[in-house]
Amino acid sequence: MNKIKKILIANRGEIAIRIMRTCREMDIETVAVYSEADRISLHVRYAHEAYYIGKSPSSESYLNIEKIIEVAKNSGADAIHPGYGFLSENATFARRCKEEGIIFIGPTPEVIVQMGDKIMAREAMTKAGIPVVPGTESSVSGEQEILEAIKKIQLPVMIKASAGGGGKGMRLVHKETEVVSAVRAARSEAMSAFGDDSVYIEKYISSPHHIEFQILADEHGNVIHLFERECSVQRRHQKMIEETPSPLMTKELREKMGNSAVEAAKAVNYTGAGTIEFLVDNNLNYYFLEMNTRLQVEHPITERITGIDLVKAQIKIAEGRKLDFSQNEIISRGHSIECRIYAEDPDNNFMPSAGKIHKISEPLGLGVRTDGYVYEGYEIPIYYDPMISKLIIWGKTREESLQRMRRALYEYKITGVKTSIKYLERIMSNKNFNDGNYDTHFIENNQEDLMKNESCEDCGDMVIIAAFIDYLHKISNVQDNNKEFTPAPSRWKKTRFLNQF
Ligand code: MV4
Repeated sequence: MNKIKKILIANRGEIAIRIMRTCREMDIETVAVYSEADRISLHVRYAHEAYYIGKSPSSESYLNIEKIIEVAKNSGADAIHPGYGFLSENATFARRCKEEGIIFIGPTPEVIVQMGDKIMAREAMTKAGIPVVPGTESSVSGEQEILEAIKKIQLPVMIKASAGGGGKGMRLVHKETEVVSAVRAARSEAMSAFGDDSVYIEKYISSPHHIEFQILADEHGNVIHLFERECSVQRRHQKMIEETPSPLMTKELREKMGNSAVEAAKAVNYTGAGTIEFLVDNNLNYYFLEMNTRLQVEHPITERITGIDLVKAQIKIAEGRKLDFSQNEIISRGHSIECRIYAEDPDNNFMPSAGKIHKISEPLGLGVRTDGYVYEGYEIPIYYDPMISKLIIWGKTREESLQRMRRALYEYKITGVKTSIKYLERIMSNKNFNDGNYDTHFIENNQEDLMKNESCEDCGDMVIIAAFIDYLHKISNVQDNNKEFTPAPSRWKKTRFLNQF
């Protein structure tokens, strides 16, 4: 066992702070790194120490492997937590840490390579008896080979880049005449994005659910899963809402998929926290899709229903300790939903909304957690992901979670930049979402309902004026000694306007 005393967090924003919070609870010192644009970011102030690592573009800062290693060594950090994004799934970085005697809080470089290559991942899963989407066993190249493969698999199919993930280098093919151009397009997209143009073919699963299982694996061969997360509410491969349990899930399916997730991790000698992504079709058949070898954005909903701090678990595993819980001690309690709050304008094609946070008032109360990093006067940099925060709700039942999420979104006030809050409110009021009746096509299938925009540009001002008039009435009542102070029910608070501000 190798007690970690100081961790460098090779990330920024909400996840950097999220990781440091757990470090503080474990009496571990924290080292922040920051770019030019992040000089005034909160993660810099929260850490015990902070070091400048380069210009604002991430290629010159948060992706600069050698600079980050140098800071880790100079600051005496014994481990690096990569968070998500940036270097979190970079095998070269994990290897460099190892070479320098720094603990990389994540799986081994070998596993990162294996799971990063989708063909290798499919092969490993097939060998382990995990259901994968029917398709080719290796990469395909010649036209003849491709057409023959498709004859076996049957149209429609998906052409996918082996180095891909998250929707890049992927093409859906319905007709034989589209095959050649789709393969060419997928290849060239993959070449420019990943420098690797190998592709494989999968049967197209129509209207699937995206359901993932959280797993934890220690260095002693113990692997457990922490149930599923339903991640089907996505827009252009960007997740917006996640929930657990999945409304689709049955006890039997959960057990089967959970076992598969554990078997998948065991098959590749996985260590650390990871996620097995599955597609689930309408007949509840499930297929391995990808494995994410990092802590994910949506990890807090799993923490909320299990009570397990996933960052703490990652750190303990990295120290070489055994998992201190077994599968039958992992109990799921209640229901949790996460909404991602982005600085973007849902009424203008989700255009990123740059600018300073003017006022921010975050929801509190029973069952409410926000993981964020912005403060009043903070300007959201244009260089990175526009996510402002995550709102994580817990309720005894799905129904209570939804009610509480609507309440919390109502309380969430941010001015200065446009946010996705009102769009999330519309989803929370959508009939299909409330019925748990949704799959990966939810956003497009409910577009009309979700684009209903009943607010107007001036309504914010109207609410402020109405509130001020209310206030004047109140003080004139109080100041008039002859009158009892009887606050009248507020009519403006009942208007729909308020919900939007
Ligand atoms: C698929 C699929 C249907 N059939 N593969 C999209 C992201 C990438 N990780 C895999 N994706 C898909 N792969 C087969 N064989 C449908 C999708 C897909 C999707 C998956 C998860 C969540 C949202 C999605 C939205 C569109 C397409």
